[in-house]
Amino acid sequence: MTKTALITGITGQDGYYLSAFLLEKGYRVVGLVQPLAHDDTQFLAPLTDQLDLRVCDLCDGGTLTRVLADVRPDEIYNLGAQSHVGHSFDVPEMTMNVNALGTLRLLEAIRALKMIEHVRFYQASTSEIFGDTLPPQSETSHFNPRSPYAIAKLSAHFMVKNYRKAYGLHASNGILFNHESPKRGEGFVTQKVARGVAAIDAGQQSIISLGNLNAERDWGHARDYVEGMWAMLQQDKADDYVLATGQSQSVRRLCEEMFKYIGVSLVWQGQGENERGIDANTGEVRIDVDPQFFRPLEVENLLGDARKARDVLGWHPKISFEDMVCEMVEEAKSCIA
Ligand code: NAP
Ligand code: F7E
Repeated sequence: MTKTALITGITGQDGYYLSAFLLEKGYRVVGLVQPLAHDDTQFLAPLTDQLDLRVCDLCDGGTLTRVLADVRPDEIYNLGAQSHVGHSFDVPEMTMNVNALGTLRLLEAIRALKMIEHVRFYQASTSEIFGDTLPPQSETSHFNPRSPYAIAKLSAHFMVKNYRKAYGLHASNGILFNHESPKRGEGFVTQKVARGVAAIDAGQQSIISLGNLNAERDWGHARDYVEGMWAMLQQDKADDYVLATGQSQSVRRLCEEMFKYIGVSLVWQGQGENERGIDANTGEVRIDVDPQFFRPLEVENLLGDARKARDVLGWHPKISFEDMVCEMVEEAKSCIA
């Protein structure tokens, strides 16, 4: 029997990899795209023939309900969000509306349509909910969100738990640590550095300006993480799981790795806003610090403990940080060529 999956946020990075994964498994995949965002579907170009795309905003509960009633999915993956942490300080109300209330609208639509017993629900929760809780962070760590993004996601996280406990909905939170790929949005630091490195290599740019170089993140590859999302919905019992690599790197180290792929070895000089990453061979400044990229509050160190996902789901990441970095820089270079 063909299963139907409904994906919100299908035009995003994870939407792309999850669609490809589910199509490969023989699913019928229905995706929601925002009403004014049709250009974004170009991103899905290699898959669009096989996808059923519906126009719907997570802020529009009526349309969500109608789409759900029509599609009657077996599995729902709620990936749609305003996902940029820094931007959430500029648009906190919109972030709450999409990330927190958008999730609630979906859950209420499921309840109103009496689909509780027939559907399984995945919620894109996030390591950002840990905030400044000391690493390693696991499912039992303290939540201490430090941005409107994280607060909205934590609200959605608890709402999902509540629908699971109150109504018996098969609903799981995937507490995912950072995962990247060539499909990553350009506002995120990995893609910004990958594209900057490719532009420097092509002689089109000379310097990359960044914010906090000390921040440490547990960076994996999105292709691995969407497998974990699916695995959560195949369990008899719904639960919450951390997905992470168990290794963290600083933004500074990310820059060093990415520059290595164009044969540049970086040395660091100065401190704070005056820090510079310099090409050890030529003396040219390749990285500087611009305070406009600092956040009003920062999450300094995220490092996940994914033992529960390994033991229960049999999930473990296969793509290394170095291979992910290589793929991103190679793809950025090929887009320029
Ligand atoms: P992304 O690339 O930013 O994709 C977000 C998606 O949400 C896009 O398709 C976007 O549509 C859609 N969206 C935004 N506002 C919407 C609205 N009002 N109504 C309907 N759709 C809307 O994010 P991602 O990296 O794929 O991440 C997927 C999910 O996982 C997000 O919820 C994110 O917060 C969460 N997450 C990501 C990571 C990570 O490291 N990538 C880690 C933990 C959790 P447009 O394309 O039209 O803007
Ligand atoms: O920042 C620092 C920045 O924007 C990573 C989202 O998918 O993962 C992502 O959130 C770090 C931060 O990702 C720049 O301050 C320095 O410490 O790539 P990012 P994020 O904030 O970790 C989590 C798990 C999610 O859930 C989110 O949806 O890098 N940083 N300089 C910079 N960051 C950016 N964006 N730009 C800079 O110039």
